[in-house]
Amino acid sequence: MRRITLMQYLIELERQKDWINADLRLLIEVVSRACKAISIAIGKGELAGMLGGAGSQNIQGEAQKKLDVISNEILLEANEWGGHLAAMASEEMDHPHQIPHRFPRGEYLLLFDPLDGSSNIDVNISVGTIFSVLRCPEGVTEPDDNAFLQPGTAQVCAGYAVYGPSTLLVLTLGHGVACFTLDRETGSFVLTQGEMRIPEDTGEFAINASNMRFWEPPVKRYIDELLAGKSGPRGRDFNMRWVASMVADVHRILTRGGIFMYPRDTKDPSKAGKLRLMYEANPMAFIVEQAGGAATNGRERILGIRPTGLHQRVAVILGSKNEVGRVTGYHAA
Ligand code: AHM
Ligand code: MG
Repeated sequence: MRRITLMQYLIELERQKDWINADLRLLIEVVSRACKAISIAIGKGELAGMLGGAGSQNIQGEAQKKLDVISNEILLEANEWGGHLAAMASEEMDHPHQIPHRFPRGEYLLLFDPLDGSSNIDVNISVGTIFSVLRCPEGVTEPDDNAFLQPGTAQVCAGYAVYGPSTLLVLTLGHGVACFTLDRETGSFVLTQGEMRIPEDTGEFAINASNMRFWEPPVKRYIDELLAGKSGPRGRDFNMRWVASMVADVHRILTRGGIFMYPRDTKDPSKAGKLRLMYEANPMAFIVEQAGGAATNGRERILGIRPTGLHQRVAVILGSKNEVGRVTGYHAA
């Protein structure tokens, strides 16, 4: 069987379709190389002193792990010099990172959650990197927070890497979703699934049930119905999974279907949810929709939300279309 590397895949898209230009191709290659470096750092774990806290906090007051900081640095350094970016924004940094003046500027903005699910690092459970690409607005030379505040529909590309038993890279350019597996011997990402599709129906759900007492009535109703199983209104049993790494939970859903929920709750009324719109919800919603699934905040399509803050949080309900439609319908009822 002919093995197609990520580089070949992108060059073919550039040659045969109008989906990608040389700058966007370089951007994706550089991000994939950074993900490879992060994968290697994670793989070394305790042997290289990679585990544990960094002794610092991010803008959201969350304790940073050493690998949060290292992964952020790897992505920044890899992407600074290529000339493909106008600026970068990260879940781990207060404000956008400007491209140093000694390097050329490009037309794209890159956003990332450098290490998603970082509470799982120290216990050797899958974590990942999530990224999103926007165009820099015309005429903007020093992109500030406002330059990034574009709805998810404006994304030109989104992807994630999962650092699990295999390291995978999942990518969309708005024409379906492809999955690449890192060949650790050759160092290349190899195309292993050209067209990921999420089944419209599912028997599996993912939610952190320890928050149940804080949920809003539509979410409570939905989960109660699933838990009632065969003897309840759904007339069948459902299974539950929760990795607590969004990348791993979303990847499972892309592989075999399911619904993922981190809904709005009353735990901290000042926050609309736990997950971040720009670094987590938008890229994942783009990927999930491109694979035939759906993504809402319970009230509207995630990709349609007009962002008001770089680090804003949002409720997330995504995955198999018919289940996402049902919960969203309960919010409207
Ligand atoms: P992080 O970006 O700080 O790692 O937080 C996001 C993670 C998601 O990957 C995951 O779905 C969620 O937080 C888990 O939250 P909880 O610990 O409340 O179950
Ligand atoms: Mg995260």
